Amino acid sequence: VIDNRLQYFKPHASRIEKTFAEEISFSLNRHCKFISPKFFYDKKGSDLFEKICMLPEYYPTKTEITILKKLQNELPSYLDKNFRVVELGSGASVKTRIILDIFSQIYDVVEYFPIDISEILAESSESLLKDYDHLHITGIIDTYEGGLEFLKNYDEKKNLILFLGSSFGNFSPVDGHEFLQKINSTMKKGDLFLIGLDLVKDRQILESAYDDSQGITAEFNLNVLSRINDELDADFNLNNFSHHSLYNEHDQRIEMYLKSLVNQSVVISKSDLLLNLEKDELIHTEYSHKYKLSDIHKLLDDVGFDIKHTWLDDKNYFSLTLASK
Ligand code: AVJ
Repeated sequence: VIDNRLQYFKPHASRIEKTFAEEISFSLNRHCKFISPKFFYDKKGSDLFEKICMLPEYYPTKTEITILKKLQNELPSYLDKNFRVVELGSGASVKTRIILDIFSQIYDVVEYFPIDISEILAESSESLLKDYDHLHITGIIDTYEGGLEFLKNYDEKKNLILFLGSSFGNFSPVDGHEFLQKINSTMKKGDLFLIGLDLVKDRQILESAYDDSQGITAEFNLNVLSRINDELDADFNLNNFSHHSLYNEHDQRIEMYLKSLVNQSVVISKSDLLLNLEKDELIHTEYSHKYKLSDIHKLLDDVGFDIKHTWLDDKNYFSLTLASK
């Protein structure tokens, strides 16, 4: 029953990605050492992120869910007969389900195209199909760019493209602009884009969201070193590092680092790298940008989006913006 409602594509339309080993070799072999946040999400890292989403200090997920629930009454007025849901980053999460619930009330058959490189795509797709009888899923196993390329000129059906959770906040402003352009150029007339972005707020609230009292965020950050140990034959000693995060007000972003607690050398065999770290030296692992409403309007305006509406929660912590081409 489920098989004929599920298909996968592995287009790899994006230019061939560098391997994990190559990317790490490059990004740790620079003056400002860096590990891309996309490497957080192995199985363990994805599980830890799920735990973060439930932490009392981590407001984004909970807040976005309350806003999405408000959309239940309002989103249908923007949709006509012929929409599917496309999601950048796969969710079997509450969030995707809220949108699928809205679609289930409008359409007899609901089409969902999750785009994700991670193995979680299959897991979450199967769990969704069990709960939604009229759901058809086309899982696109690729990078966001590859997935968008696949979607371009795919068919006449209109797409509601979801980019939730302030995942966009990981991009630098320049890369973010380019990515929005990519989304915009993928869209045809009538397509819609719904983006969830975290808002600038009190430093204390931001900083405790990224340095929780149970230490789950620290574990999440440090886990990327275990992953490098396992997958690239490296010998990071996790006890020699600590989680370090701060809010950079000028650049409106949380910055996460792994701090070396001692002078040390680490071998990363598969990257052909001997990494020397001084005591207190930082490895940068993540930016999480925060936005003002005016920033969001400018971001979307600059690439030619037409903003339909922005929804906020009562505390103005988080935003959802709907835009068309
Ligand atoms: C998944 C990128 C949206 O930036 O809030 C959570 C990742 N990092 N805690 C975020 C994250 C540390 C999260 N995003």
